Amino acid sequence: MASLTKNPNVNKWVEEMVALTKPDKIVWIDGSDEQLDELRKEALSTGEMIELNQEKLPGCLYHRTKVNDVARVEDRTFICSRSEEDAGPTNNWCDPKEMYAKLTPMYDGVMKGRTMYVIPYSMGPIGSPLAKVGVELTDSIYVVLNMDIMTRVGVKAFENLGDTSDDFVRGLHSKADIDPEKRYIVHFPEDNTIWSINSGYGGNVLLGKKCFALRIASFQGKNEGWMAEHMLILGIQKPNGDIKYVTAAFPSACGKTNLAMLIPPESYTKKGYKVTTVGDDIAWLKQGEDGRLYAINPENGFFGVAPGTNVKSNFNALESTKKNTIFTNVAINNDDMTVWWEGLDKNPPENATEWKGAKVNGKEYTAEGNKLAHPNSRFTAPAINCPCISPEFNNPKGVPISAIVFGGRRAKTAPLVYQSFDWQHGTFVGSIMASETTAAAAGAVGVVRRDPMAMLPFCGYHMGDYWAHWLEMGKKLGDKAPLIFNVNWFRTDDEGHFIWPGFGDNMRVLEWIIDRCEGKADAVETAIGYEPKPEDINIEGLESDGITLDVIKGLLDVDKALWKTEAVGIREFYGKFGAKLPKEMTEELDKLEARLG
Ligand code: GTP
Ligand code: SPV
Ligand code: MN
Repeated sequence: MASLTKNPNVNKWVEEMVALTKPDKIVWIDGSDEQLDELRKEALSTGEMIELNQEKLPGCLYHRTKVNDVARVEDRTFICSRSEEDAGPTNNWCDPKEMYAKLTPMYDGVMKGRTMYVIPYSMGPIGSPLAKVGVELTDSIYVVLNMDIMTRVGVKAFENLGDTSDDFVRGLHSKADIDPEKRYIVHFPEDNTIWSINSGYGGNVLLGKKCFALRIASFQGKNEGWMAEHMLILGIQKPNGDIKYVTAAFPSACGKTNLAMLIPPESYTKKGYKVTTVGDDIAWLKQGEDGRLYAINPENGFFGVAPGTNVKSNFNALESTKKNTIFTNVAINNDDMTVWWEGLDKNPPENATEWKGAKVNGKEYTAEGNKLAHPNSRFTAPAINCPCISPEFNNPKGVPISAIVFGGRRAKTAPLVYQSFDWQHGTFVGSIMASETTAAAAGAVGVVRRDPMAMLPFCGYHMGDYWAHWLEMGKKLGDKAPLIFNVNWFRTDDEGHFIWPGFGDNMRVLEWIIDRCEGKADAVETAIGYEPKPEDINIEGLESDGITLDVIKGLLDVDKALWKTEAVGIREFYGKFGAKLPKEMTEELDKLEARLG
């Protein structure tokens, strides 16, 4: 099939990769409905995709990955910068020459008997000065159909690139044999190149997402003076119509999609508060002409965690999945070919197929403590499906950011909310983030690990340089910089139950945050930052959840002994970064320890 672009850089690279992988056929994805429909039909005929109930879930398809291939694999993810020092101590590194030499034989002839799909895509709205182009080569229709939802796919992406530019990210993906021993997710930042092999799972294979929009883009952002962050973007419309935009960085499966689509409590909606969603996972941020920081969402859909999503916890996410959505590794209700997952409702289907493909009685199966859906099962839903999608979603300029929020899962230590003293201290607050691990990555779940800015698995260069870049951005933004906060929805009581109701009620914390941005709310100074006075968190209507002023006092408590231990852990962590650790970070740590006494 003929190329869709005159761009010689694209065509030369595609020819080289064709010569390497030797597909039987090459299909350029033009983005037309006709072509995508054909691919859906083909995937249904081979069993790669399963058709769901087209009356209840129009346009929705189901896919099951291999049992060994259900999450990102951080231990097999590499940043292959020329110098090891540039990857830094938080990334796996290998010399690019060595890595190319190791992977080239694995790709040699890997697409024999298969079709290569050439997917041109734009990260960011077509025509946005912040958008960037990628081309992904893949032998998976599942990848094509997901990329079509998650990014802006087709000829229009080439319009953005033009006929001569070399500024596009080259992504090569093959399922190969889905062999976990030979699985590699590899980034060559200096070559604008990503090679992924032996996986068919989301974050490992939808190369526009974590691989490009975070790992490669963070490196580009450092060189070009902007930022790529693991952040949701939301708009809070106030009763007077004014909208404030907030970004928030939480580690994987720690509540970004939920916060981005939050429905405020009734007392707020009655007053006229409304939340709109610009993005749920990734933000690209750049200083605008007026000096403020602007954010776009480079994605075009949501690759969201299914378990726990229900009418009450995230109505808007659930609504987003009602049409043209791909479900991966959830359970199927065979009676009517609909989907189910833990936390959807209390009614698991009797006639179910669990995520691995076995037919089971879902009621008995779950009663025995088994899970019908994989904990990291996902939906891929178009952003336009979201009832609260922001009218600014496609704005090429992005939206101006008033506050940046960090947060993680901490059973103790971190309070419900606090504000940093300034940008430099805020960079410190982001750098010391820690969170309990989740099912979004392969490995142990529930272990506390440091995850600076929620970027530990996603920063494409030395984390010390990344912090220096944050400090640099703060200097450029000056007094127009967003204020920086930290939140924790996950403090637990002695029985291990979450104390804070979370979800829609997080609006109560957002209210204090935006009031701080407008200089309208008070704060008290603590050893770790500014905190609200307990009575400044609105708890009207939360009595039935057992939330009293005393509970809020407890949630805001800064336990100095715990924080002193924390500071020791931070110093040890900082030790890893050697000479690349900006002196400002140690300065902030010293100041924290001094304040703790
Ligand atoms: P990724 O897509 O992996 O980056 O995840 P995410 O950060 O978007 O997380 P998501 O919003 O999908 O939430 C993950 C899990 O956290 C779900 O099981 C939610 O039910 C749970 N969760 C989200 N927000 C809250 C909250 O405010 N309180 C509590 N207790 N749980 C929450
Ligand atoms: C995450 O793990 O942060 C995700 C899912 O958003 S994945 O696309 O697999 O990275
Ligand atoms: Mn994520």
